[in-house]
Amino acid sequence: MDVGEKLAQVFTHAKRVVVLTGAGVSAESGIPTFRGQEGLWKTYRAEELATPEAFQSNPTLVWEWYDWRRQKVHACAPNPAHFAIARMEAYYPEFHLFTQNVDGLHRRAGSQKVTELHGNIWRMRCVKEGKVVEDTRVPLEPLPPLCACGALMRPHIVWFGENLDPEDLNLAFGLARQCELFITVGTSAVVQPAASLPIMAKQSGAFTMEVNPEYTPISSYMDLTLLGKAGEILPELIKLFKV
Ligand code: BV8
Repeated sequence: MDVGEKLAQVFTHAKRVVVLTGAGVSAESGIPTFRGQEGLWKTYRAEELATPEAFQSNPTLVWEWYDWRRQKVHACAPNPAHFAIARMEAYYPEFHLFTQNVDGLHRRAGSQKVTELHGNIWRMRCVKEGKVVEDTRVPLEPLPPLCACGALMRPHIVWFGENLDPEDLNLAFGLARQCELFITVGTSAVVQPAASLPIMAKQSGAFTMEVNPEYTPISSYMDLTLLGKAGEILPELIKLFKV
């Protein structure tokens, strides 16, 4: 069976499917990726901003970056890639989506079985009490936002050097090891531990495919890399295989 036949067979008959997304799935919604040409890391020293140390030393600057991103996300809408993934959730008996994105666009497109591995830009938490609140105000004023207790609020986001939620990780590792089809969409696959999930799935026998306009460090491990935009390829796949 060649890889095209294998793809058709697994895409049509798989029961347990996992999708992992990164910033590329939101690119066609107009949200800049992190490491692309016009990427977020270019405009800002983001490697220094998305850290607890940066927040400690200059909470206002970090909040200005997040408020700018919240305003950008607020003006954007899910694209056909998000809707195609929501369609897959309805089709496959056991489906789960893990996203590294914090923009919330998957839920706005209708995805419900979604785990936001790196948090959510619309949530914030008190640095003292740990209480998490949803706050969708744009723009956020005044910056930095304070808790009623008077302490600083921080974005409810996993920064570099911070651990992901162990429950999220256990679920991700477990489903990556059990799935029959693992689809990685729009990630440069450089950030750990998310980037290990596709490899884990491959080592556990899943059919692994990647959708990205460029090759990435995991491409050589994948059964199939479809070079192109998620908003074009995913709708084509669900149409082709009648998902
Ligand atoms: C952890 C939240 C345990 C912020 C993010 C040294 C010290 C400390 C840690 C480390 C270290 N060395 C390594 C580490 C581990 C570190 C890590 O992986 N670093 C990397 C950079 C080497 N990881 C961590 O720190 C994690 N925690 O390991 O805890 C620990 C604890 C202490 C010490 C050590 C270990 C926490 C990681 C989470 C960090 N938070 N974001 C925010 O978003 O504001 S990461 C950030 O990168 C985003 O979440 C983003 O999602 C993620 C990955 O980026 P991508 O989504 O892939 O985006 P990118 O722009 O890179 O790529 C876009 C892709 O899309 C491209 O491939 C492009 O070709 C493609 N594309 C473009 N257009 C399209 C498209 N694809 C499809 N269609 C299109 N149209």
